[in-house]
Amino acid sequence: MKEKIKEFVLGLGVDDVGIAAVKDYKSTRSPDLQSILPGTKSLVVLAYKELSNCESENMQIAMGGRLDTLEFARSSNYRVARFLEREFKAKAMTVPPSYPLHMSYETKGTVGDVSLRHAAIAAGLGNFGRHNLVIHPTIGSRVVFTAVITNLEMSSDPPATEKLCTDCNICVENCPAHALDEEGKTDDMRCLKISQPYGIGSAIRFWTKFAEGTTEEQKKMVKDVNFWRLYQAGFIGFQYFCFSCMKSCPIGQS
Ligand code: B12
Repeated sequence: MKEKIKEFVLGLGVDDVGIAAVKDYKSTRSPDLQSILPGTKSLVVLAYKELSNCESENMQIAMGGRLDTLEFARSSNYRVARFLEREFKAKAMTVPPSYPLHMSYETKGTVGDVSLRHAAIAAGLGNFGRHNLVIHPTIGSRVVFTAVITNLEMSSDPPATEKLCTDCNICVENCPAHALDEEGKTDDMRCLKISQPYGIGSAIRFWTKFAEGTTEEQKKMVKDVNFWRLYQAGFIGFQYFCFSCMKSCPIGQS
């Protein structure tokens, strides 16, 4: 069964796929998978190479490349879930690459319902680097994941035991937010401020100032680049303005 699933996934053009038995998925901060799909027994984890767009200083091109990856990832997720249901009469549910996310004041949208990094590690698709991203044995750090959880009983693929991070510290030195200074923990708020600068915080600040401004100040504010970027982020959904830890990592680039 595992081979048939992998053949199907790779046939879609997905870069790699791994399978994890539910007992090997260990994410302490995310909810129990049984609360999402009662009877979950395994996860099929899909790996996609990030496009070279992430290297561009042009943030429209960089984020556009990510949106292309996300669109392909979401459609691959759907096809894999339907394949499991059709071929094996399984129950299957897709895990989104990023949003929607549980939103609350407590978590501030920083905890996924299924942690895809922990899922990828359990499925043998890599291990954590100094940047707290999962490094894939051949793709390197420029990789994103999705998953399909299912009630099919399957064993885990062998773990990637070889340490893939070389501790070169380039990611730490290149992080403009200093979000990686503490080993083993990303400072989410520092990262968010630089990587998603046009989120809810910026919108509140902008519109509060706008509401309190004089007509002259308001006219000036709509000419400001922040207004136009907030407007765009509003309909894109969210927009990354930083890919530094991914793109600066030399692993998999030679
Ligand atoms: C919310 C979120 C964010 C938040 C919060 C990040 C965070 N600290 O978890 C913000 C906005 C800051 C963010 C930033 C980024 N994100 Co993000 N994010 C997510 C999301 C949606 C949920 C993550 C989550 O649940 N975190 C909470 C729990 C799981 O984390 P945790 O248990 O506390 O573990 C943390 C540490 O304890 C540490 N850790 C845990 N165990 C261990 C073990 C060892 C040995 C080590 C060293 C570390 C370590 O790693 C975690 C990072 O802080 C996932 C998608 C998903 N559903 O998983 C993508 C995801 C993690 N993001 C991703 C990416 C690529 C990014 C960015 C590069 C932004 C960008 N331009 O794409 C940066 C990288 C930041 C970084 N270097 O850590 C990818 C990572 C892919 C990969 N190769 O690992 C994911 C998996 C999305 C995807 N579909 O692939 N992200």
